[in-house]
Amino acid sequence: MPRRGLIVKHGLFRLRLPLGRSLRSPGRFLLDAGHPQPNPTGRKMIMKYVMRAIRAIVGPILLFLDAVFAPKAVERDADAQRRVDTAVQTLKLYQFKACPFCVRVRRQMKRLALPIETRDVKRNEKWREELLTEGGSPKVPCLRITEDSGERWLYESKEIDAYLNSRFAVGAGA
Ligand SMILES: N[C@@H](CCC(=O)N[C@@H](CS)C(=O)NCC(=O)O)C(=O)O
Repeated sequence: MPRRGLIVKHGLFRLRLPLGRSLRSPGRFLLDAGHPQPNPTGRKMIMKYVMRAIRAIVGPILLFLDAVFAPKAVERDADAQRRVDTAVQTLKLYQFKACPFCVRVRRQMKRLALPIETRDVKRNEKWREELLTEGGSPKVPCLRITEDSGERWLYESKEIDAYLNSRFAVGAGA
């Protein structure tokens, strides 16, 4: 099917003005007419592969450093640790191994001695699907919090860290 629009020729240049779209979206029209943009889907694909390549290189280094410089866990008395172990059964961390933001949250878990179940979305299709459809975004890390009022899906590593800290840091009421 031919692409709609007005063709303007000037010397060697040939410009297609997407008039149909311009009526619905004038901003997009200006972009198309003045500065032709690369196909946004193509750009997304390129970014996806660039990110994948960066992760493949940086991931193992990150995991190595995480293992070597593992944070020291807080020590609680046996009763307090048992209460924490019970409390965290309502939490699940959706994540994957080499994600730097997930490493950050896992380190916080280690620091606070929280045995939270982790769900690797790269290894398990069901968890990936759950995260997307129930949480609303495929982004990790995401902490699933089961409360009396229902499920809460907490995104953003900083928010998750702050939440864990507010509940489980020594002196905070778990
Ligand atoms: N600002 C977020 C960044 C999280 C993020 O970018 N996660 C990446 C993995 S390292 C991701 O899930 N990307 C997939 C997507 O955005 O759909 C945080 O701190 O948690």
